[in-house]
Amino acid sequence: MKIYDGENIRNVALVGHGDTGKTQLVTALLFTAGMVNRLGKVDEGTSVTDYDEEEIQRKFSISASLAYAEWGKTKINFVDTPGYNIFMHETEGALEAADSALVLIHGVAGIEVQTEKVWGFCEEFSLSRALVINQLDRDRASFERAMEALRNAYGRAVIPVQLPIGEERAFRGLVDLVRMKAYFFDPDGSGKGKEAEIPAELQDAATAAHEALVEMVAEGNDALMEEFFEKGTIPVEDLVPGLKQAVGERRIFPVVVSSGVLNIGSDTLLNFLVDYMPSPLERGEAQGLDHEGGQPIKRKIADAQPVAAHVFKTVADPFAGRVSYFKVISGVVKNEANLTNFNRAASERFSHIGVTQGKIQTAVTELHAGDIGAVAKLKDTLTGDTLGDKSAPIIFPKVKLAEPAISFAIEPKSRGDEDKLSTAIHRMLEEDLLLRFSRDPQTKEFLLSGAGQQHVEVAVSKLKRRFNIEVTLKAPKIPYRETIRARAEAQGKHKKQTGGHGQYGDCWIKLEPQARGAGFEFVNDIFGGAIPRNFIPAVEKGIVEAAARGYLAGFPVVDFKVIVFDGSYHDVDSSEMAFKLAGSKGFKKCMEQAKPCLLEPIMNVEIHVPENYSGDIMGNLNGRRGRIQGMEPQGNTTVVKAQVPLAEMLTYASDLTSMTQGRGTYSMEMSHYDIVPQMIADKIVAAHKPSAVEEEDE
Ligand SMILES: Nc1nc2c(ncn2[C@@H]2O[C@H](COP(=O)(O)OP(=O)(O)OP(=O)(O)O)[C@@H](O)[C@H]2O)c(=O)[nH]1
Ligand SMILES: [Mg+2]
Repeated sequence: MKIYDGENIRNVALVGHGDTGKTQLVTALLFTAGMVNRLGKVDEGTSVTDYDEEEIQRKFSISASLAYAEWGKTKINFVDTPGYNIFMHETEGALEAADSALVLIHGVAGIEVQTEKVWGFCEEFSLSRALVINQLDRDRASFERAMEALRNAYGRAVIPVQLPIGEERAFRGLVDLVRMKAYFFDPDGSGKGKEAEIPAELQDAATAAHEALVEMVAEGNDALMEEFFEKGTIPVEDLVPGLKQAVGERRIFPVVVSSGVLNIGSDTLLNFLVDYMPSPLERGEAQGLDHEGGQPIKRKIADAQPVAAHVFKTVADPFAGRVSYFKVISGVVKNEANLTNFNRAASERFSHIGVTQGKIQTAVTELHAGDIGAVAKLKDTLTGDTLGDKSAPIIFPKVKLAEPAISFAIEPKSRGDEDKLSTAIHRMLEEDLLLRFSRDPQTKEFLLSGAGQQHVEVAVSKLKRRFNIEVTLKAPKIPYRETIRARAEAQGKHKKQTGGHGQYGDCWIKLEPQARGAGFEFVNDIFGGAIPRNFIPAVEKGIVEAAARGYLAGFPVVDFKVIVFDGSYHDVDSSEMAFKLAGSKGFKKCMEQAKPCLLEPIMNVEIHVPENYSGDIMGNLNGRRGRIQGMEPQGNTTVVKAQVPLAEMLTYASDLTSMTQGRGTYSMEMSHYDIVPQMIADKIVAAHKPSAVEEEDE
């Protein structure tokens, strides 16, 4: 494997709504570049990047995967990402590795829910991007319609650099609007275009589109603007660097066309990525923090800098162990290097570094600044960590993920598997940061939480396939929480002074509600040593533990502030344990007066249905305590947006199917927590009363 310098590397993520054809397109590009010897198909389970059993079976991507094409002097690293809403956290995390993105648009469907989501991610990571109008070979695909939707959504900066030749089944090739050449692709799927003159019937459209492109490129560049006014055009040798600069500055979002199944537009797309997408070095510097005070520091992306590598993904392989994927931000990572993990102050040996082509790893001797690699068997390193030269510490920020939206109780099928289950799940949590594993304090059941039902189901299926553990998934649980609505003040006193060594702890505390999402705050307001300093943390611990166990129905109490303001102690009988118990008692007494209530997760729901169903859908949402936020037509479909409590959405998938004869789709994600209406809360509290729990346990 050749060693590549940063200037000859492109790190390109493919992002887009589910089923737009990202995985198929990556496979087509790899085949065209000669990296694999046949044109694999997602539908036949032979794509390069959907190699996991779960992905092959379900025919969609579940996690981000890596691949690379050696194209001329350049290595293009591809990050194929999932487009399905419940796996979007994978996509967001993996964009850390990319310097640019191809945003795929379905030639028939146009802009979809997750298109907007991934566009937001690209903004968040400041990625240059091109739009790919894909699947143009399909019946009812339309370049013009997709273009119009893109213009409406993202403005004039979206501008074609290619035009399709032929429509639907007759889609044959494209016009390159920069060089004004046509390329025809044989139906053999080689992906190699044959250069030709622009067909006569496309001449006018191509000329107009070329002029529009030239003007747009000139607009943000004074020198080119002058040239344009002088000559009325910009010659291709100036247009190419001009366009590259505009793409780099995210002033232009160029549009290209393709079909991943017929492999049309592949070699032109590979050339396009090399010519116009920024190399990692062109991104200049990376913003990090020093590892102590959290002071911002910058690191130039260059070989002649101390080594820094950022881990953006971890895979738990039952055979190879933990595999960490990293991007080299600066310096050169050599095989067998010893690097320091700055997040954990641990030393790690990078034995057998390699690059990844789907499931296949190839060893390399070194990786330069800007490149992406993988290494197995790091001891302490997890996703988000930064490693590097001991003498030059830096920490790059971790991506902040959403909270899981739904929990399921799981139970191993064979009783002896409980320990095995917990070990295996902990390895899976390293790989999937949105998955959570906990134990219900009341029912003692194991809880597995994730972004949605299918997310948890995939995890359960992985447990079986990879770790040979079978579990049963019980009915979903809503992750309710508790909070308070009023201030309260109480004494918590723990005193046992009969015979032998006594116990004495006494505190006065106040509880105050905090804003939703603000969490827990502890304030020590003791003056004059009413409680000795060293016992204060014990009071806090007692309160935190009692809050975790819940007050009304066993759900964690959140968003409140505690102020300890008085108390008393005993020279001999006071201990940490006694003050912990005092804290816990004080908390419970306060809760009696603090107007406790239940909180429930509220979801942002987006539903796409044929327009004649929209009335039924809205009525149905009202019945689910939904709040309609908007309704807009998109072609023949209506998009309904609403906020609905998760508790009302558990059966929505099948209800929507029967309401719309299977023609409606929806997606949802966590929005916020809100107070449960009293009548409903009463029922939940009754169902979770300790006596009810005991019955369940039997
Ligand atoms: N006709 C046609 N079908 C395509 C094309 N590209 C992909 N498909 C089909 O569309 C479906 C989805 O393709 P994928 O490549 O898995 O789509 P994806 O964007 O990776 O989907 P997610 O991984 O779920 O985000 C498969 O059935 C493909 O065969 C294309 O260019 N033309
Ligand atoms: Mg995919």
